[in-house]
Amino acid sequence: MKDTATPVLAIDLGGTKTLLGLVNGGTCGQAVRIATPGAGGPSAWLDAVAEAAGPWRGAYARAAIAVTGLVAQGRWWALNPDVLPVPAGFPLVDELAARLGVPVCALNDAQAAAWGEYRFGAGQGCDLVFVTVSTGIGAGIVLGGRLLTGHRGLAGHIGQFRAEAVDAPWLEHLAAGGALTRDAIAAGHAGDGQKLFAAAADGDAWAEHLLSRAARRIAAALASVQALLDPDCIVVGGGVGLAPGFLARLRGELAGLPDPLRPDLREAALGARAGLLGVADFGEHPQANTGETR
Ligand code: BMX
Repeated sequence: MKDTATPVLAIDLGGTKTLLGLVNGGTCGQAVRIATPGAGGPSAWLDAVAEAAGPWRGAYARAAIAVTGLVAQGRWWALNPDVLPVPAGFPLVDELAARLGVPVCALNDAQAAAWGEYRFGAGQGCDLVFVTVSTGIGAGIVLGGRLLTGHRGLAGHIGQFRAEAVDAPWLEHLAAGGALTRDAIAAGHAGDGQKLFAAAADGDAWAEHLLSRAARRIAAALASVQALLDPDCIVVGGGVGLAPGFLARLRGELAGLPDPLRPDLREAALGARAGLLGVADFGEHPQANTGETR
């Protein structure tokens, strides 16, 4: 898989943090992590990317960016502005190319990570759905060796699943990291996800209740995904998804399903770098998305 081509500057821009790395042949050499600026909108976010990549100028000939939000035809939208308030149709590819001076390609973050896990990680060669449980809940689908993005970029956005009614709260609103933080505060326990998991490990009933309720809701969505697409595996990643014990909770919720309906859940093998590796490979080798790599 290694090659000697010029590295790709890969970027994974999320609601709170942004990762950058130089990627070559499925390997990420140098990488840095910065905070996504809380104010200033997309111009500030992309300025911060260009500044962080400054020391690597000349070391890459193209760039590939994975972002939280919908991406289609090089433009960017927020589905959930609470995760990141992206203005509708922001010209992501053109604006980043103008800052970096190289060609740019762009994908949704979960779609990129799905491609990364398919090419280099826990689901190599499989039909897979990658699900990230982080600030929001996103997913990417690889079937028959093709990443499904959808014409409007929507494919895989399981955070939008409405279980009970169209106007009922959707999965992300009920069970993502942002929702857990909100519900912990409402229960009088301010703090971040780490605190919540630590409290659950200590046997605190409030934390156990929140985590098991989120796991139950997410597991139900995964069962629906399995019934809809019948992937070989569902790869779980994201800060909440990879937190100690969360995958075991999901497996426990799904254990009672009969065999063909029960997903094969796997832990993401590439961790936080799945998006970087996926978007770099997807942009560098578009011919890989033909089904022939299966
Ligand atoms: C939201 C949505 C998805 C994203 C998912 C996970 C926005 C801004 N984002 O559902 O596009 O894939 O969150 O994003 O609408 P993360 O930043 O929490 O990893």
